[in-house]
Amino acid sequence: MEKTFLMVKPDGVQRNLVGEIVSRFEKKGFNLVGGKLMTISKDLAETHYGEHKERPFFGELVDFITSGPVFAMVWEGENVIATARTMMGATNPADAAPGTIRGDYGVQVSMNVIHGSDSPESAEREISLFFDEKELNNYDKTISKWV
Ligand code: 3AN
Repeated sequence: MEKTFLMVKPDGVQRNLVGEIVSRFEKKGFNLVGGKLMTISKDLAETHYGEHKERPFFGELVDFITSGPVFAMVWEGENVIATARTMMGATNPADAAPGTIRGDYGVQVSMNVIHGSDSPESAEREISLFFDEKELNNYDKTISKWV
């Protein structure tokens, strides 16, 4: 089963959107297998956003993502990487369709509420950057096992 890394950025945490965002992925039918509120170090931010090192907004990106706590998550499900990207909406909230997370809650491209892995390779890389294997939970949600 596919896994992806999603992260509510500092603007989303500050604006009390963690619950709303978690709820959207739960209601869609994906499984939360890991989650934690954490403050990202400069080193981790620079590694995570390494592919943007040469971009003019790299410094701003690192400063923003380390400016306050983020809510880091791993979600599992069929086609979760691409479907989560669809649910997030376009990178620039101005272009993101209503009904998507960025379309509903974002205004600026630099503060666009949520990050999500864009490929199986980046999902694997980002999950291992942010989580230890022991922080990921494998469990069965079959109703009969819970009640
Ligand atoms: P996405 O997060 O949709 O995968 P990327 O990977 O192109 O988008 O960009 C990573 C992050 O860099 C974005 N989430 C956004 O916060 C920031 N970013 C992208 N383009 C710009 C820009 N032109 N100015 C400032 N920040 C940007």
